[in-house]
Amino acid sequence: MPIKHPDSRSLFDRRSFLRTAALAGAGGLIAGRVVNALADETVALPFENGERRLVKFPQKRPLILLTTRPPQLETPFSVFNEGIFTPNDAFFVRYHHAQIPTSIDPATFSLEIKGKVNSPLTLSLADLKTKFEPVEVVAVNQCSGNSRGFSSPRVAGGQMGNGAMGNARWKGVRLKDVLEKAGLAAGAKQVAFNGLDFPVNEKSPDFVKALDVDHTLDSEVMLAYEMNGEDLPMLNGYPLRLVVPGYYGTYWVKHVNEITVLDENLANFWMNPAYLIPDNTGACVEPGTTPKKSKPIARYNVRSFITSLADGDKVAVGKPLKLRGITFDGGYGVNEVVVSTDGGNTWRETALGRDHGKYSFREWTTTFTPDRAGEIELKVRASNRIGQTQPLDPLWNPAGYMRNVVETVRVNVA
Ligand SMILES: Nc1nc2c(c(=O)[nH]1)N[C@H]1C(S)=C(S)[C@@H](COP(=O)(O)O)O[C@H]1N2
Ligand SMILES: [Mo]
Repeated sequence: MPIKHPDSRSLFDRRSFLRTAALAGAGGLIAGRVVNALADETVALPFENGERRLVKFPQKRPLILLTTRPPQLETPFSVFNEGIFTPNDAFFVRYHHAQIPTSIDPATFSLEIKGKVNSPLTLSLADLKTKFEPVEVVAVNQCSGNSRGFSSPRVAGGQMGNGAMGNARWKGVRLKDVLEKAGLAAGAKQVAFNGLDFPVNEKSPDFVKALDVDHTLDSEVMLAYEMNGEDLPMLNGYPLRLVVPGYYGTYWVKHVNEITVLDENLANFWMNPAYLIPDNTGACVEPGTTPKKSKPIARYNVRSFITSLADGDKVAVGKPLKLRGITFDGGYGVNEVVVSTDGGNTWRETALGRDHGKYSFREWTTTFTPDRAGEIELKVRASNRIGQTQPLDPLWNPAGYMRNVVETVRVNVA
């Protein structure tokens, strides 16, 4: 169902931010039902228990609320029809722990690089901005559990629709350049990233993620301090976050202030058992079963969406209709998007829009003229340069990761 934005209001001040948080903490959320005078509007994601409030957080327009503490906010899907870049104030937010920074002094913030390095470093934000070559990349950040709410049978975890993704132009420095300045010592195997947030309960594991050393040296992994030409929003990792083009959001550590080079693989909850996928093509198992062998989640699979129409929209018979949407993959590059206007019986080519780089959303467009009245099923399917495509029926895994089924939109022709 199409989502209407409430009129935007001024940003919450700090007091009302804390008030929202306090409300939830003090039992504002009762058995999933919400009691909150600050609620503007609600939306219904198209699955059972998909009713959500649209709530405004600092530096954000009203977004779909999953949890308040920590803030977990989903982008209303209509935003993806506004353009290829997801505006900072509409970009989704995901955290694991409730102790998140709400104000950071850029003058005193520092990044430490330590562990198996020849010379440990402490860098200020100014050091990063002046002592290293700035680089930019346009890249999609997508949560592993984007679209999890559609899993059938249902699975545990944040019940998100398709809005836990976004595309931005990131500016920062190459991680490689920073690591080279510190000098990797012999035997360096993985690089671990920690940010300023931490668990409320001391016994919960702090959110730390690691990448293989080879991956960190590939020139594409970045420490980013800008997003779409502005400082990162606080909730998206101000003042510095990891950008791992083509890889799921779990690796994109926010507020990163500690980089530790390890001579072994990081063994913590967030590397294993969290974020493991079935070790097979499709990362799937028979619904309801457990994988025999698993591996860490890595690159995005191929996805495509129709953004110009939503389920239940009405279109005119005999009138040319422009269809539009977005596509992306894990960095091989989508080279074909086909659309079906008859429920998948026949498929037509679409035109791809401007290429902002292999990690970006890319627009696709086509025109078709509905020739008779009734309900029709529109479907969209992308494939990439290495021949990966989208399954016609959903694949399933226990964590609800990596959903990439061919999407269907049902519209009424009249
Ligand atoms: N410090 C920190 N970084 C984090 C997380 C977190 O909980 N803490 N969550 C990760 C996950 S699972 C995702 S999907 C992305 C989401 O990025 P966003 O909140 O900017 O959209 O951040 C990643 N980086
Ligand atoms: Mo995520």
